[in-house]
Order: sequence, then structure tokens, then C-alpha cells
Amino acid sequence: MPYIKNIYAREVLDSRGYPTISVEVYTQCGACGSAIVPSGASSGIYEAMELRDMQDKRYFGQGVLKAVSHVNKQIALKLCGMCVLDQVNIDRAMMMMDGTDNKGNLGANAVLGVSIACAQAAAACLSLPLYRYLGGCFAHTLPIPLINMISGGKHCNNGLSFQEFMILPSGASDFKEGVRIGAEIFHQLGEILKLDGYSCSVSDEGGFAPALSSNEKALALVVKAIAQAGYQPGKDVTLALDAAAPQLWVNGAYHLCDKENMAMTTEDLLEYYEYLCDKFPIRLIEDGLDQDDWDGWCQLTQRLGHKTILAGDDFFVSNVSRMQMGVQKCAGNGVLIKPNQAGTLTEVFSAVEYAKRAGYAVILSHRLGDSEDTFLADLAVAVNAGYIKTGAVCRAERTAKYNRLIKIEDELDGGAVYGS
Ligand code: 2PG
Ligand code: MG
Repeated sequence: MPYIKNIYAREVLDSRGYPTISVEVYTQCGACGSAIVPSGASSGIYEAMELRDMQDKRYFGQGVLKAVSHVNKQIALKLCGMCVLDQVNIDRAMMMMDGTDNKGNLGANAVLGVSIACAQAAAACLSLPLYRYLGGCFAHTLPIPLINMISGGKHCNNGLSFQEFMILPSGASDFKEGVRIGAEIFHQLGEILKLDGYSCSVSDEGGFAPALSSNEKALALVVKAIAQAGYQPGKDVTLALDAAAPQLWVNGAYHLCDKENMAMTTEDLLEYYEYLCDKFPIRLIEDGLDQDDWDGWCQLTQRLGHKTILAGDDFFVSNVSRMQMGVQKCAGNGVLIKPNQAGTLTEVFSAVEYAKRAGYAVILSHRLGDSEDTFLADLAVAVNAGYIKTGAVCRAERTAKYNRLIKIEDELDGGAVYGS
């Protein structure tokens, strides 16, 4: 049996230059699996807890040496000797050792690093690619990418209220064509920005970060780029927004820069979304409202849910209990799945399974602070998710996931299906 022989964690850097945890799992049969854990900037209040050192001056308190030590001491002691193929029991053992609902003792970053590295080691033991090990013989769906074009919100300081303006190349015939279309539109947008005198520098997720006066202006530029690249907006390519509304919710009201930061009610924001969806081919809105604005989410779903995917990120935090509440109240019809919001692969699989049974659109997602780790790409294929959000088509930590998916599509040798 492929028993776990050793587990070793260390502190490394993420794509922003902040520390994160890297974990390696070694088995007695000579296999090794590794993982680098991502980290968010606009995190939801109901996410599993990411453990950072806080008190000391190293990395301004952002170090992860406590999480590293939890892996190298308690977790390694408990898991060494277990069969690496026994993922559910491995995850359960860590959950029991932690003893909290939010991984508040061991840290979700420590637990997730081990959970993923075990899956990688197990796949290596069986000489299987990770998507095949995790998903079995029916893993064959290549996700439609939500490709970041323009960033705003907490992801950069350009004055745009919404966090991400993305495109969905859903009219493509396969994944690699979707990526090509996305890249052509991205470069076209760069040209337009340059001609209009805007900065072409990019944000942490690779989206352009021009200082634009309004969300509408950003949407209009993306639509222009789609058309100029030779594609039909609304047919070949649609739009997606991450409003990241919890970041806009201050003192009981929503505040948008292009609305002069005036206090907006939920109703005001709903009307604004209706207006935007009438004017632009918006297929998906992520976190349109705050994580505690349940009535607003119900209204949004009633009014736009028949034609728009309304996906909960901070709202659902990849958590089955919160999705159950969503189903009961008819709030939302899609979910972002971020492994570090949950903490273990077992919980990630439960969340995907629940979302699918509820008929939700499933979008596997990266974090702002990410790395060269391509686990997310394999996971998206393993669970046959219809969508993946992994940033712009530039910056190596983002293109690593796209390139991995292109390789998987090739490996599936005609057996792949694009999108849900
Ligand atoms: C989001 C993510 C990823 P962060 O809000 O969806 O784009 O951002 O990692 O900062 O939570
Ligand atoms: Mg989000």
C-alpha cells in the first residue's frame, strides 16, 4: 500500500510577493506530491481561516511559519503511516484534529496544502494524471474560461468600483480556441487603451488596470475590443462581472465610485444591474450583492436569474450549508468554488456535488495571490465543472492554468467536451 512516509512544508512566495505555504508529501513507494496554496485579497467573512503569523515583523505579519509548523509537527505526526489513497479519511483526520468549523486552529492554508499534496502523491503512485485520478474515466469536460480583461475594486487602485470585467468565449468550438479568442481580444483591448491614452499596465490577475471613469466605460471598451477582434458580442463572446459587492457595502449601503460614492440601496443597485444587462451582453454577475444581503440576492435572482448566471463567491464561500440556504430562499443560481474557502478536497467535492444537484452553474476559481501550481486546472476537469476563472491571458501563474488545460484537452484526444 502507498503509505505516507513524510510530509514537509515550507514558506514560499505567491504571485504578489507575499508568503504562502508549500507542502510536499512523500510515500513509501517513492512518489511525491506537492502543492502551493493560493490566497485572496477580497476575502469573504465566512471563508475558512487562513493562518498568518501576525505578531512579528517578518513580512509585515503576513508570514505563514505557524501554518508551516502545524504541518511539519502535528499534521505530519498524525498522517504518516496512512494510505495516501485514503483522501476522505486523511481530510477527516485533519478536520478532527483542528476541531473548528473554519480550520481556525491549524489554518485552512496548512490543511489545504496537505490535502492537495496527498492527492498529487496518490496520482503519482498510480501513474495517473491528476484529473484522471480525481475524476475517474468520466472526467472529460473542459471549462469555459472567464477571462479577465479589466481589473478594478480592491484588486487595483484605478477608481473602478467593480473588481473584474471578464469575457466568456462560449461560442468557441473547444478550449484552445476559447483561449485564442480571449488572447486576441485581450491584445485588441490593449491597442484600444493605448490609442485612447490609457495605461496598459496590468493588475495582479493580469487584467488591464486603466483609470476609467465608470463601470459602463469599462464594459463599453471590452465590447469594442470583442467587435474589433472580429467576434460578435453576445453571440461568440459574452461578458461577466465580478462586482465583489461585499467591498462596496459600507455602513448599511452600497457605494460606487462612478455614482459619486453616494449611498445606494439594494433596490438602486438592482436597477443598475438591470440597466447594465439591458445595455451589454452580460451573461454572468458574481457577488452582485453583499454576503449578508439575502433579500437582495432573492430579488436579484427573481429579476435577472432567467437570463443571467448569478454566482455567489463571498456569498456561498464554497460551503454546502450556505448553498442550502440559497436553494431554500432561491438566492443565486451559480457558485464559485475556491478550494481555500473550504480547506479540504473532501469539502470541495461535496460543494461541487451539492451545487450540481441544485442546478447551479459551477465555476472553479483561482485567488488573487496565486502561483505556478496548476492544480485548479486538473480539478476543473476532474469535476466536469462548466467554467473556470483563472485571470487574464498573461502573467505566468495565470497562463500556467490555461496551458495545463490545453495539454489536458490534447491528452483527451477528441474525447473532450467544451463547456457545460
Ligand atoms: C474573487 C477573487 C479572484 P480574491 O473575488 O473572485 O478573482 O479575488 O482572491 O481577492 O478573493
Ligand atoms: Mg469574487
